[in-house]
Amino acid sequence: MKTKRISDKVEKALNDQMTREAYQAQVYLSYASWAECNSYAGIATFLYKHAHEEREHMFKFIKYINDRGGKTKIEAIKAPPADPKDMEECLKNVLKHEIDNSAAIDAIVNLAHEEKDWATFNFGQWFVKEQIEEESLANDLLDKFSLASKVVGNNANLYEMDKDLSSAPQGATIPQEEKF
Ligand code: OFO
Repeated sequence: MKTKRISDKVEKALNDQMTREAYQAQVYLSYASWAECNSYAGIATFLYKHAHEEREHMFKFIKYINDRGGKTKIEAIKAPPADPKDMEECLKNVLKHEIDNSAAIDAIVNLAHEEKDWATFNFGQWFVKEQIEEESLANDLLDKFSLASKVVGNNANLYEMDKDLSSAPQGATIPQEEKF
């Protein structure tokens, strides 16, 4: 049994964020499945991989809470939002989820700073950096999409973009890939 080295307030904030990471994974999973059903195979692969990344983030929180002598509480994950009406809405929502997530991470870092909990402050920095990358990735996707959809009546660009994303670098793999 470890000595508890985080306050109850920090423990609660970390637990809430752990559940939020699981929720983020559900959002990506549902969008990935929606994209797959709508024949965007490349974008679906990209989103499936990202769902995995969010679960990896969730595990980082579990490990940190427990390492600091806190207690991880596994709770219900709220349902992801309804399917987007089209790819543009899907990508805009992805960006919004990432921006909201950045705000939640910032709140943890602020709290850690207020409490002079430098271990949590340091732990939070990894996520601050990660969110810069993730927001930038979501912005790039939106830019690619608006460029790709500019030529009216020509789906070739969209097709290329979809192909492109299936091989875009991501930290996580998806189970289908691990099998082969
Ligand atoms: Fe989208 O990143 Fe987790 O935190």
